Amino acid sequence: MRKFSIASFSLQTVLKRYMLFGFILLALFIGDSDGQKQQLNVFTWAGYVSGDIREGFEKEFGVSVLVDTYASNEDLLAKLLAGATGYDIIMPSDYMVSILIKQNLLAELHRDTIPNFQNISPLFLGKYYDTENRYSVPYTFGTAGIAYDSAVVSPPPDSWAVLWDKKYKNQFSMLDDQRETLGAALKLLGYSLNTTDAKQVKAAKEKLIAQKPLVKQYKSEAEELLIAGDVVMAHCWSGDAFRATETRPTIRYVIPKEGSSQFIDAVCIPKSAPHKELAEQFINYLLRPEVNAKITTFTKYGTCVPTAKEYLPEHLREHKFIYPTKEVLESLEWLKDPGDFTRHYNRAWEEIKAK
Ligand code: N2P
Repeated sequence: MRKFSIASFSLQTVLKRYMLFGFILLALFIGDSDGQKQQLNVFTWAGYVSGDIREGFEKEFGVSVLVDTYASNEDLLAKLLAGATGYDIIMPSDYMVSILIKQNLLAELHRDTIPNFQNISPLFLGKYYDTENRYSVPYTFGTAGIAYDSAVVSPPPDSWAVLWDKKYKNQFSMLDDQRETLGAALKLLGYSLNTTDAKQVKAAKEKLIAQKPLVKQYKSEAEELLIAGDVVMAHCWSGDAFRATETRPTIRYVIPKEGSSQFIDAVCIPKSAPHKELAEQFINYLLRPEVNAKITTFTKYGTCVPTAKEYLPEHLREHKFIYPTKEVLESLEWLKDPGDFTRHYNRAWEEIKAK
């Protein structure tokens, strides 16, 4: 009897130990090494990652997703160069992808973890900024132009010159983005967005300094200003203008006749990312047609996954905000990395902002 009870006691102890060991293993399996849920840190543009995309990934993968935003590619670059190491996912535009590759700041993507890569249209692959897509997959595409409230702004503008019209003093905003905003002035003057002629950059700078007393605000999140009615016109990106029309149906969007910029924003993983594999799983998730459709539904920028269109509401499939006419497309340029000449753009922008 006594013997038996000793035996059963030790059996209980052993079982308890096993259970404890099991719990520890489970905790390690579920969480990071510090016992926390894994957290995917996304650094992106405002209005780019919707709540339903975030929550869908959180639920399915048992992780949390944190989103932080930046206003320009140069802000993103500055953060990374300053040694920010917490980000797992970033969304630089085309030309910035090439700069980040050159700076050795991006991790190579493992295609094995991203089988949905095959869903991307070849139209958006193999571009100049990452010719084999070793570091990037496309997220969305769009243009820069002018959004205006047709109930107030008349006649409808067709030129960048309207942003120098004194009639609209304090009633419009410009992008807080050096390449885009200097780009608008360069285009108005008849130059390329990618000029490497210091005299042309200087002329664009002077144009923007002359414009400054008329500008209400430099802001990349122009949608907010348009919706609030803080401005009646904004230099902005197509999706932001499109989104503003949902609250203010009188908003229109025009790509000025002098031409403008077009972009592909990409998804990349910084070399310093703490959760690279999870980041690749996130990229793979974004490339599912039904998830990718949610990107367009939310951001109002174009999808790079043709099968996503089946999940899009009719009006978003071929909308003119997303798909400019052939003639307009021909007037657009891609921003490119001007190499060492970048310092001229940097200095011009600093001088404009300091005025
Ligand atoms: C979205 C901003 C679009 C990014 N609010 C332009 N590259």
